[in-house]
Amino acid sequence: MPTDSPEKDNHTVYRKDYQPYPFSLDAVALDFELDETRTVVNSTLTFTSKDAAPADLVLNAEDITLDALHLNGQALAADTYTLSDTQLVIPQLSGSFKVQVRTVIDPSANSLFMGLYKSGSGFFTQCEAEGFRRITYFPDRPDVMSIYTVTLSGDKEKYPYLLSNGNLVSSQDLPDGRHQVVWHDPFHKPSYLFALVAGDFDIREKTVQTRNGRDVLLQIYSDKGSRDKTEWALASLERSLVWDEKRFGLELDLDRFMIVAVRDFNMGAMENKGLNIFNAGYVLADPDTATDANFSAVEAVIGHEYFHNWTGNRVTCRDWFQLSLKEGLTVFRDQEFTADMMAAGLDDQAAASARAVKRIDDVSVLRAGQFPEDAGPMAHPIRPDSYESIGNFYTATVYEKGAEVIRMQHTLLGEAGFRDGMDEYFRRHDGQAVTCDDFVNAMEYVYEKSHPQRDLSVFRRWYSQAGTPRVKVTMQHDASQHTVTLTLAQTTPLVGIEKIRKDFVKKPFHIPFAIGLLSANGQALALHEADADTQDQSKQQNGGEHTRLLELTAEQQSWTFTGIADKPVPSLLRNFSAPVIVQYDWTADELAVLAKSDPNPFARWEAGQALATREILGITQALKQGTSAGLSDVFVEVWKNNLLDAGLDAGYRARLLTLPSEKFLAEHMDPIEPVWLAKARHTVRESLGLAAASEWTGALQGNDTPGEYRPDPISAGRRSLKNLALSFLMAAGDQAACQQALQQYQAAHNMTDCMGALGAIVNYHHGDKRQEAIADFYEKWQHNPLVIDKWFALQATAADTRTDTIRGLMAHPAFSLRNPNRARSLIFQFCMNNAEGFHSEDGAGYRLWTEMVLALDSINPEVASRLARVMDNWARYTPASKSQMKSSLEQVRNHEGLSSNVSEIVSKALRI
Ligand code: B3K
Ligand code: ZN
Repeated sequence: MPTDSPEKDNHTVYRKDYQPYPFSLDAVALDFELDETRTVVNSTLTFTSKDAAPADLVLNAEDITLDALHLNGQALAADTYTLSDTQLVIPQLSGSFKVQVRTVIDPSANSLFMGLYKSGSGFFTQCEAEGFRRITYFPDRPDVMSIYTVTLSGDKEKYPYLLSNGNLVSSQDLPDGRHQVVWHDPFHKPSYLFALVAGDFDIREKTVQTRNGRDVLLQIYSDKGSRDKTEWALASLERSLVWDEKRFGLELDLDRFMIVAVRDFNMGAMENKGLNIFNAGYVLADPDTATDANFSAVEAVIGHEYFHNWTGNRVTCRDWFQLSLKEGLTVFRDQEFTADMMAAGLDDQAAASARAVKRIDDVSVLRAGQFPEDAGPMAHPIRPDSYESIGNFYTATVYEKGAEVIRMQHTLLGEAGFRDGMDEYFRRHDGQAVTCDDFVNAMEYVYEKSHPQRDLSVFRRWYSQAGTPRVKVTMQHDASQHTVTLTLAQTTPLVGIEKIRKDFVKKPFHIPFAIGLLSANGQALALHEADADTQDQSKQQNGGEHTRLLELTAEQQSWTFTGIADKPVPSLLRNFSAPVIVQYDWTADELAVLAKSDPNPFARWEAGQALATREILGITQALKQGTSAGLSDVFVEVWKNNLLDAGLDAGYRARLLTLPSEKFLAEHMDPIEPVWLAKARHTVRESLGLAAASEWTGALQGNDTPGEYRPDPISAGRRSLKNLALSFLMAAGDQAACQQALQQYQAAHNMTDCMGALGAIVNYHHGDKRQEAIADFYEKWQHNPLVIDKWFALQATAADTRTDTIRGLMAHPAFSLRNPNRARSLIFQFCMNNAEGFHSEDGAGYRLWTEMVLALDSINPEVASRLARVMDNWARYTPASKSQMKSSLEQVRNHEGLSSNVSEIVSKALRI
């Protein structure tokens, strides 16, 4: 471990400083008198000292005022406690005692959407990570768990529904048109899982039976008038319940489970015990207003939050450094849920391809978001060692890489072993607040039983070291011995804070690395390992004799396979078995063999992406130098081959045929030149549209989905292939496709086709029809905020959109910076997903970013700091862009009154 702490300052919190709370909190009674501007919160906290010796009682606070304070029924004099903006300390308490605190808060003034806030005409809460301290003085840390009883009272007409966690105990009318409801949650929970909702809603509900025959009530609450859009959410919730019982043996523990949709929400959703609060965008879905991607996101997020009920709620985190304990694990669980749903009812081959589609999508997200993070100033291990603002650590690393680390344990233990490990974890820790180490200990206990003499000690480094490992592969074929030797060598650069820590030595990771070998004509070769001893360990369930799992645990290791007469083509890191970057010098012809014939559908996709990456990067250089930039024959041939491979499911084919994203490509460029990259990607799209015009036209015409809309993966796959074909043809200026897009826009009977057509028109149609379509869409959907978010996002990411368009749209009456979804749909989309516009040479994109980060920071720092992250990798751009980005960062850093959220991001970025 490092000996020094270069970032030491007053704001940094360190994992090593963890101390248990000296008191147990036996019971919490909360009483809310709800009022828009003056809500009174009375809380009664019953504590017992853990040790005989007295200790200070420290309660956290933020932006609240103390109205009254009693200890064991006696009012406390002001000189018997200390009060600051962030803490209330009652010194030297011991034994059992009761603290009563009254606070008065103004929910209508809460624009942070943390703590208790107003949205529309209702009240909502968000407490993770440290929002509860904005409601009342409290030990607001996840290892202080308690039993909550909550009394809510408010105006009955305005707020007919008063909801909180757990089970409903009683309700009664009060004088003056008010009513009162009492809730009791029988499970111990930390304050971050507390929730309160008050308002008037539509409800869709269903009673279902758990596997043990218990009736449970599932409810979806949404804005009045939106009940017709909650059918999919309720069905998704029911599927989640069934899946968790079947795959993990985990049952819903409460009598009712509520989901409430809200329009103002900082992120996707929140897993409060028994009362999930969701961004409306992850609840509401009907064919007219939601795309296939929206339907699948609703199902995935409902699954994710529901699965937290065990992984996060029943077993929670000891401290916030352990966040990946619940998030990585729950993302892994939701990924598996989606994969199982996609594969349900399909034959083996179709199921494998469906699962590969999910894996491709997840890996694409990881590479576009987490790989750059892991190479930049915010790089941190999945279990960080320090933070300034915990809100900044809900990152792609903690979530997505965290899920990969869980997935590797699943790969090493196998499905049955992993399930045993999970059972062991719950046996040991149900009802506790624990650490990532506790999780790995449970897995290791099972692993050691089936792998004598081995352990997970090297594997644990995934929790303590950041950075994406590079695995360099070399292959030696011995034609006389008919052997092939694969040598894997790993290196991981020092990243982020590791670079400035003295004596930080990076150690090798335990990398499960799945491989196969193909003959030059694409036949899968059987793998017989020369060293029989290691065979048992490296045989894996998910690939039979044609896939082998190599376990790289040192800097370099070799494996030899026998019976291979001719030089094979290696298929590497099948299924993306570890979050690493593979380096191997395939020829273009070898990549083409893999891209056309690899029996592992993930690796087949990967090979096509590698080929396309070379093509686009080559064309980027050619464009810069002004030389001719034609496509290579082998690349066009692979794309045509895959376009015509009717044996493949359409959704999988759409992934095969999609070009790598600009974000993925940028990771392969030094320095990054986003404008040239975007031009090159467009050129390739245009040229491929032309070169395979008849094949694309076939795909466009052969993938209709007539009849009633269904969001199933087969129909969604057909729509995605059709709309992909449309965009390639339109990029190539195909007139028939252009007509078809206009027609499809008018005739679409679902939002996927509508947006597919509108996207193609907005990006590739240059006549009057483009503006007409944009205006028509607004006219039609102006009353639906989630659809208008799409309208803003589409324009924000259009190829020719620059800051003038964005500023014009900011002046639109429908735009508001105060609603996070709206801010994200326009500003974030432009800054994050319109590289050409954002990085325009004149620096206008960076100036807009500066203004918006500061404007948002004064409203909602958590949302502002997400936007601030856009500049993370500023130092990797060309000198001209770099200096402009740097001065934007400095301008933000020097702004007076900057929040600690944004300050952490920009100062770390500038520390590079
Ligand atoms: N646990 C929440 C995230 C809370 C973020 C707080 N800044 C949602 C989720 O991951 O399920
Ligand atoms: Zn989560």
